[in-house]
Amino acid sequence: MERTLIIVKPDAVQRGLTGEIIKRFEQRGLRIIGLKLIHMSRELAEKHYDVHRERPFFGALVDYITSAPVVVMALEGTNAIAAARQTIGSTRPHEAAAGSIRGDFALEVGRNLVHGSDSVENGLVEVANFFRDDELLPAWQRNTDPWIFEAR
Ligand code: DAT
Ligand code: MG
Repeated sequence: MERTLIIVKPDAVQRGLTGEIIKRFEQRGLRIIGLKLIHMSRELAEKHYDVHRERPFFGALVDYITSAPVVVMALEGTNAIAAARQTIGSTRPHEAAAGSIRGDFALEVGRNLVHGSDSVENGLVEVANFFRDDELLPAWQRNTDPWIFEAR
């Protein structure tokens, strides 16, 4: 099972899209193993986006993600990274496929509503950056799991 960190960014929370966004990951079949509302510190934001530290938009990115509360979510599932990225859509919302979250609800890269981890390795690291072990329920089973995950 892969793990991905999803962040419902400040613009999405402010626009009342939290439920819509959670719904799309749920209906995809991904299992929620952690969920909370937080106001991200600058320290955590800079750590999360460390790979972008030298980019010209880094300051604006940290300002944006720390500007208001976000909903962070840890999801588990087979192919969770690729599936969640597809559900989210391209980084630049005007290029995102219709039917994706960004393609349906966003126009600009600096207001692109949602984050999803970009690799299996980063999924594990990012979930650990935002959730303590006792905030996660990695072992719980849904009664629907056998209808979503084929036994191998
Ligand atoms: P993604 O969020 O799709 O994983 P990313 O990791 O390349 O995209 O970048 C992280 C965030 O940084 C992205 O969601 C929005 C912002 N960003 C990326 N490229 C940008 C650019 N050229 N101008 C402004 N903001 C940008
Ligand atoms: Mg990224």
